[in-house]
Amino acid sequence: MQSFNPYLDISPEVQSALDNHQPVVALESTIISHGMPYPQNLETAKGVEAVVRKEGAIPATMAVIKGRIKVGLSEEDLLFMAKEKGILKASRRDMAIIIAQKKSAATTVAATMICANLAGIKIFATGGIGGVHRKGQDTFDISADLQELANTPVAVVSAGIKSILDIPLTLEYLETMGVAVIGVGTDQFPAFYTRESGYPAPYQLDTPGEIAATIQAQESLGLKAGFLIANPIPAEYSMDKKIIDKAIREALADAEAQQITGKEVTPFLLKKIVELTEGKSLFSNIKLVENNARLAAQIARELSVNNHKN
Ligand code: PSU
Ligand code: MN
Repeated sequence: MQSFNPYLDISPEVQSALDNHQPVVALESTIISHGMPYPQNLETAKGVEAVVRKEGAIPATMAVIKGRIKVGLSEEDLLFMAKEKGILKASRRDMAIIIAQKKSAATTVAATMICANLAGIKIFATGGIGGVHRKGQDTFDISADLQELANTPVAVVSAGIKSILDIPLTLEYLETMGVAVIGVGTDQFPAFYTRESGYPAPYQLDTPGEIAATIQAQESLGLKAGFLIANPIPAEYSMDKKIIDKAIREALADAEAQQITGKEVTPFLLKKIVELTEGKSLFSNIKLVENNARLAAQIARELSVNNHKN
């Protein structure tokens, strides 16, 4: 049980599930406010919660609303996050400022991990995480998501990372930081829109039970790190590599021409890619998030069964 935190509002449904050791899956909100256009973002947020429920777990979507950390959003909260203009983007460094100023922000993977850990939730589903950007060795543009995985014991299910990032540098960085990257049913690290990136996944596990056992071993060892659980997009929804690579090249060139920097880089690239692929990438994106939510719920169930045994 986590200690009381004065800024945390856990919804009654999530609190009751946590109290009873029932399966709970954390979900992020940057994907809603900054990763997809309205209204597809709202439909996706609701659809993903429905997938988690269908698998027998309780969804806990996270956001900061008027200075309160919300764990489990109401319909009204989801609409606010999907539609409201001026919602900020909160990663680790932004949290205290946004809370003290009573502002509203979508939480990135890093911030969602922080909130999940405060609430006592161990598993989290998203689409893609941040990573080392291309030319990161010169710009130092490395997402705080990677440091969070090193320091916060929450397992993140993603479809790998987009090749807007430097995939091999991201994998090296995670190895250095002590984060295990696990390919699910594959020995290849997936590249979000496609099932393979051309780089191997350091580990392969095939079942939710094996993944839950690994999370529990990590906890027992007292190693306070997360995991990157890399779940490839289902083949029927994966994209043509040539089409997506072209869109990514153009988006990167645009970002460079417009001198986009800092926290704006990732949202800028995501928006450009959706525009350049005329929505094709958005469809794949929605499907892979649902697929990740399903796996995360199955892992949460295994964790909860094992918890009841102890
Ligand atoms: N990658 C995606 N979709 C997303 C994000 C990344 O394919 O929505 C979001 C996630 O919330 C992630 C954040 O945590 O962008 C990373 O931002 P940055 O690179 O600024 O750390
Ligand atoms: Mn960055």
